[in-house]
Amino acid sequence: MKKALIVFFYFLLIAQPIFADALTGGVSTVGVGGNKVVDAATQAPIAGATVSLPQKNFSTQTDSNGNFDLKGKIKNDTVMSVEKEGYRPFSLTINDMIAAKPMIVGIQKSNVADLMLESAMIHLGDDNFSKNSANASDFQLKSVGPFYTKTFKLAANTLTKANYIVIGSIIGIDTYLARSLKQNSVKNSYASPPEVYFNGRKIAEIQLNGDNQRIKIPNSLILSDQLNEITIKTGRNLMQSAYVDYDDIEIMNISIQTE
Ligand SMILES: [Ca+2]
Repeated sequence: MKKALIVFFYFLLIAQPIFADALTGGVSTVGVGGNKVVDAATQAPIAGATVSLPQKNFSTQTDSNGNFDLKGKIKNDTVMSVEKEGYRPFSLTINDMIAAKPMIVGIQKSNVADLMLESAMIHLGDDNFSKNSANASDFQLKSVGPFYTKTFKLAANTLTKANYIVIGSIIGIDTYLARSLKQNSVKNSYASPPEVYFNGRKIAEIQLNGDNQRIKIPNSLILSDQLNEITIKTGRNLMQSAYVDYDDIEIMNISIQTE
């Protein structure tokens, strides 16, 4: 009996890729999705990548053909994250319209100089927000406060290169510009933009929600071989003067990339 089972599973393992290929050519995949994770450079499918929707507490893995299924868990904008050892963490803001079509997600091999500061999703603000705020319906995490800060070392040779803070995804920003572009449905208020500080100096304001936002770090501010500090402060509701109302936002995948 045991032997028969082992043989049976062995057969399944061998047969599975062929079986899946046959299915993708057939009618069975219509409406099922056909989402795939591939290597951005070679287009080769990536098996065993973790695909998650952190705001939905959903996580799955790609199969041997790189395929994955989100099981129809999408309505409004939400962040989809893809992680695989040896690759840069990747995140993308998707919604039901995007998820309704097959998604091919290309991920990039990580560079030895990449420095991952934060791969989890973090919530900045005060947990007081309107349901009309950008993507507020998906907020589940408790706020860590109005700002995020982290210290890290950068190698001496970073000064000869271009260095960027890369923020994988941001949702929830309620600036005037975000409202104008209909990223939220707030009618009567808007917030100042989140601000990014490097070693105490403001280097950027983030006006819009979106993915893969790259902020150049002026090399003159970098302390090589010493501790450097990055701080991201969320904005404030500019129409609320009775008390301070921080803009509630969620950020995922903060890294330093050197090129
Ligand atoms: Ca708030």
